[in-house]
Amino acid sequence: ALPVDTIAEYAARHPKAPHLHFSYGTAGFRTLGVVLDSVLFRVGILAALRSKRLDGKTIGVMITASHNPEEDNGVKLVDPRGEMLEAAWENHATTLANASNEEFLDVLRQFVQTARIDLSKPSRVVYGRDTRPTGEGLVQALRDGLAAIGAEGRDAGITTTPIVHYLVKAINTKGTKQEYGEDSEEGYFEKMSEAFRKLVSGRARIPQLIVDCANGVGAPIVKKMTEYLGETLPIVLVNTAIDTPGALNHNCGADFVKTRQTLPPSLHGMMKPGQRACSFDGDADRLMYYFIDERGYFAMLDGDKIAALVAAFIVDLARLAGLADKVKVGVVQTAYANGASTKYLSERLPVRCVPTGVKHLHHAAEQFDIGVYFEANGHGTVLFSPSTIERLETHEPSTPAQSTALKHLNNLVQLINQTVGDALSDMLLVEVVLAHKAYSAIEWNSLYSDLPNRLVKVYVPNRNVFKTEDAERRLVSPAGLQPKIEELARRYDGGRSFVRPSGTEDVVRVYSEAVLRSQADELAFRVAGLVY
Ligand code: 16G
Ligand code: ZN
Repeated sequence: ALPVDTIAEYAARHPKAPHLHFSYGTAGFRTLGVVLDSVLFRVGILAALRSKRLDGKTIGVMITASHNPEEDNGVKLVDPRGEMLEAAWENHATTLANASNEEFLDVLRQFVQTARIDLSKPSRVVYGRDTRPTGEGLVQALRDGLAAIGAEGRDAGITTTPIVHYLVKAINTKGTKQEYGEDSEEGYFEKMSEAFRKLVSGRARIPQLIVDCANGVGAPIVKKMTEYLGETLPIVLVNTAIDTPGALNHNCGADFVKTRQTLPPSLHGMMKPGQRACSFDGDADRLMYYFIDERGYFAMLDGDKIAALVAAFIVDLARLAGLADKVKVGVVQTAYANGASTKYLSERLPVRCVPTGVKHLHHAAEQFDIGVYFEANGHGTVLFSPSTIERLETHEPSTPAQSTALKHLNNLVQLINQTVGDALSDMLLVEVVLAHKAYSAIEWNSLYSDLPNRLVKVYVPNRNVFKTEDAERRLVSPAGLQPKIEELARRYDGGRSFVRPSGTEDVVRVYSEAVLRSQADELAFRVAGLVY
């Protein structure tokens, strides 16, 4: 039975404020850090119950608000294979978080019954947090939730979101044939750095890379990684002020670069023409590359450019390994992918478009033998299906060239964090491809030229009236709006525009692209005018 007295005792220390409503969305619970205490306590209990429901498998909890301002915080759960929480439980999380203090025990009891949770099972939870000042108190609330129900907790400390995902998968595969890696931060660094060293050995010296850590948890984590990488990858860290109040994600980081399409001011004067730099976001699961060209212009290498670079490389390797018709490589994008990237990729391999949000991309990528997925915002990874991993391990190459390509593919399986987008793993992956292709940032950028594009936020009275189909590329409601958008888009050379309600903010987003900058801007504002 539920230890109701103990739970009640602990719950009294983490009361929910009556006027607050919480919702587990695409990014978990996310709001001002100071109002999340009761949520973390209840999430502790929920994570333990999820573990019991899954026969004592370890569940992950990450406390972060990613690229949001420093005063925000949030929490999301990680399922046993390192993936995001199953959708049905997102609703359970919302229900539990919103129960009043008086109802809480009843709602909990009810839930245990309907979800058929065997309370006698063990429960294990591994948790981490980013560098936000509210994190420490929220971890304490989470621990109280775990203690209240007698769960076994493991503290991963201040770490990145992708490391928590890695740990969950490593813990749950320990001792099995599919062992993912040593279940520790050192295990993560060792696995990745070893694969990286093998992949770049014998290549030309890699030129210096500047890494903007967004004044977040990427700073200590990349720093540790540089100790494992040694000379193989010369890195200069910037924006590492994790203890400076207000610095997190402020005028820096992957989201700043993507949305402003400009250099973080702190990098001005640092970069030589053509030198590569990249930005992480606040929890190190997004990555943006960029450089300053000879004329002094800023050029951005976003998630689409990373997908193009990486997918073409993997297709080549599969062909060189003699596996062209045995291993099907595909790419998954969203409607935000630049039209030029979709064109470039479609000419080389199958490309699928899915609705925004990591879970949709991840799921679609699992349908390929090797699925490359990236959101334009820099979140993405590469998934190798279990049968492909086995094939790569057992395939008998017939020439030395095939053998080399196969070895590279097997090392990529080790290098890439396949649980979720991981800025550090993705950065090493990009560096490997650049080293193999002997590409500079300029050559990488010239794979294709981005169509100028524009993203506009529109505040509307009710964003719920906006409903989409065809992977968010078309509006079905409000009725009559879609033909008008198309009619406008047709007037511009290369014009494309779509409208979708945000999943994270109370706004509608308008995206447009066209061959000319001025036309992309004009199209966006005219479509915004239709929406408003
Ligand atoms: C969330 C998603 C991200 C998506 C963004 C879109 C996850 C873990 N994160 O941050 O993938 O790009 O939402 O936000 O799924 P929007 O709906 O406000 O445009
Ligand atoms: Zn993030």
